Amino acid sequence: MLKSVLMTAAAAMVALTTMTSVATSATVTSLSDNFDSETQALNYGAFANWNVSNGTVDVIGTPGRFPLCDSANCVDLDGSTSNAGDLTTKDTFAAGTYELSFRLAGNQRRSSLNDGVDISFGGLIATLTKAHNDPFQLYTYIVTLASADYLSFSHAGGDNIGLLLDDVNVTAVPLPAALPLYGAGLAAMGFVGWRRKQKLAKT
Ligand SMILES: [Ca+2]
Ligand SMILES: [Ca+2]
Ligand SMILES: [Ca+2]
Repeated sequence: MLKSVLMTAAAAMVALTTMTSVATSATVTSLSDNFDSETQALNYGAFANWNVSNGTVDVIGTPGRFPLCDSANCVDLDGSTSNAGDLTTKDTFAAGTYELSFRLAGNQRRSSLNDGVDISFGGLIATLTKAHNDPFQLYTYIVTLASADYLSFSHAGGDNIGLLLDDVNVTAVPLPAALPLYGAGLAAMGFVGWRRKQKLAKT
């Protein structure tokens, strides 16, 4: 009798510990965020899915504050405290292969601000820079995480005017299906890079 009571108590403690750890640090396998349910504000820090560290970001949008996004809200990755933000998911993604996509635009305000963002997901996967008037462009990556990790966008500098981010999506990809996709993605990225170089050479 005593033994069974002790075992029940032990099981309850294990359940409690598990619940506590889930509440503080969830591990997930997908994310879909268009930021449209956030409140437009400068130096916004109340994201449903993201923490902001090492600086600030702004949530701006149409209609309302700085109508620079092409649909409802987006995130200006350089907030309004002269220190661009790091936007990092609250949850980690479990080890595995993922398709990561997001849309990114130039700052739509001022030229020559050298806007750039590092994207980390199981290590640095890309550093992207854009001219101020570049429209939103869809970026897609296939990423394999060897162990659980966060997704983060870290903007450079701090002139309060940064690249605009919207529509972040992470979906798990079965590995065999990922291989041809990955090849196609690399080829497409190579082609875009080649086109850009050709364009630059002509101007
Ligand atoms: Ca949006
Ligand atoms: Ca800003
Ligand atoms: Ca900037």
